[in-house]
Amino acid sequence: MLLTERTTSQDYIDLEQKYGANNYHPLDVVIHEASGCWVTDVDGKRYLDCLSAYSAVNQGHAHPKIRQAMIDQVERVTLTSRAFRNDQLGPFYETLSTLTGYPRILPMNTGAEAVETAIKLARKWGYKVKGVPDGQAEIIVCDGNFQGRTTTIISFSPEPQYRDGFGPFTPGFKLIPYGDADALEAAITPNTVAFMLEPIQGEGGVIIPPSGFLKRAAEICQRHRVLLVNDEIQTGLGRTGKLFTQDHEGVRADILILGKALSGGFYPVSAVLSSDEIMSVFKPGDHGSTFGGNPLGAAVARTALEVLVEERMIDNAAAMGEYFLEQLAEINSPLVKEVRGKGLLIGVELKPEAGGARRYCEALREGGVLCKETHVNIIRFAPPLVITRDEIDWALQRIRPVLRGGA
Ligand code: IF1
Repeated sequence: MLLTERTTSQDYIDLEQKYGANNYHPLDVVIHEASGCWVTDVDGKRYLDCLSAYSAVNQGHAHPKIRQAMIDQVERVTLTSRAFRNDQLGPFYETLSTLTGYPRILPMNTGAEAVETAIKLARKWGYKVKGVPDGQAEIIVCDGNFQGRTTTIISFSPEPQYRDGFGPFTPGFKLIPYGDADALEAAITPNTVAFMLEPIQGEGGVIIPPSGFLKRAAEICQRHRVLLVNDEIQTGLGRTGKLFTQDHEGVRADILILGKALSGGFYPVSAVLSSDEIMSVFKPGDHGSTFGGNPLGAAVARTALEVLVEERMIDNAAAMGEYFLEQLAEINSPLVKEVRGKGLLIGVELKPEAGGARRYCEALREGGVLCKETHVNIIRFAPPLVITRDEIDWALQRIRPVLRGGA
């Protein structure tokens, strides 16, 4: 098809339908360009983005400094492989380690790859350091988890659709109820090498564990010499109003997993952060990937971290999140069961009689607000961390009538 300025949204949708695998059910908004919190579709209509590509564009779309860093690096070299070294990886490591206080970093690309890396790291530490018999390592995970789509990761998913047709599954995982510290302690055996969780469950429906759970889990893990593995791919890098969600309870996981906004949405960059002792179980050749640690991703990610801090996006997420949450709660709609969240990770749970969140997301799209439903009845609001109070008010003017029954 010849793509011209007369090409309509439907033309693009038809192309996707004609050639694409049917593995998503997206809203029919065809985005042409984006900046900050705003995206523009092929028909020139503007929308306020309240999903942030699932928290991958915390810094706002097309952040000019990250874009410039990408352009500058593209002019030099984009990929060397780890068979050689490059002049961007070390500076990226230094920026990430200095910011987070974690001394050792293993760079990967997607979040799922980083989760897989963390699983391999915890298992190998279990065998080589803790002395768990080979092949017997157990990792405790939580009901309601979503940590990626690889065969091993869906092996511990509680979601039938994420598992259906994809067996056989990887053994060695135990599910406990999310937020239940007693269940965690009861599930630990001498072969337990790690407890892995999301500090707030994003896809699970913005599920916040009881206050103090993470701190208690850390204490239990320490007492039983079990590694605490914290997946902050969605909740990290300012999303909940602190650098990491674990910071709200003063917890430092033994292994921290990052992704998404680590690159500001410009390029897949993920990373596993840990201590010298734990990371030292990996020897040259044990693990890696073609693009992991590439100079383009490293240059982009270093700048994405710099602007997050320099432009005080984390404090803004705390302040704007408090305001957004309070205003949403005040809507007081008969359709709403609960409004919950931390920082700018907010979930509005509708009552079953509301008929599901999708239709409200469709109505919000009509009004110019882009958000996504999760687990049937929950609307997730997660705008970029650069959002202003005026932009939140603009969104609220459109959200109020919809939540009051306008879908
Ligand atoms: C999809 C969900 C969000 C994640 C956490 C690891 C990963 C993710 C906490 C894997 C990825 C993405 C995947 C994307 C939609 C989105 C999502 F709805 F699927 F669950 F954000 F909530 N840990 N989440 O949230 O990272 O490999 O994707 O880079 O698969 O549809 P990834």
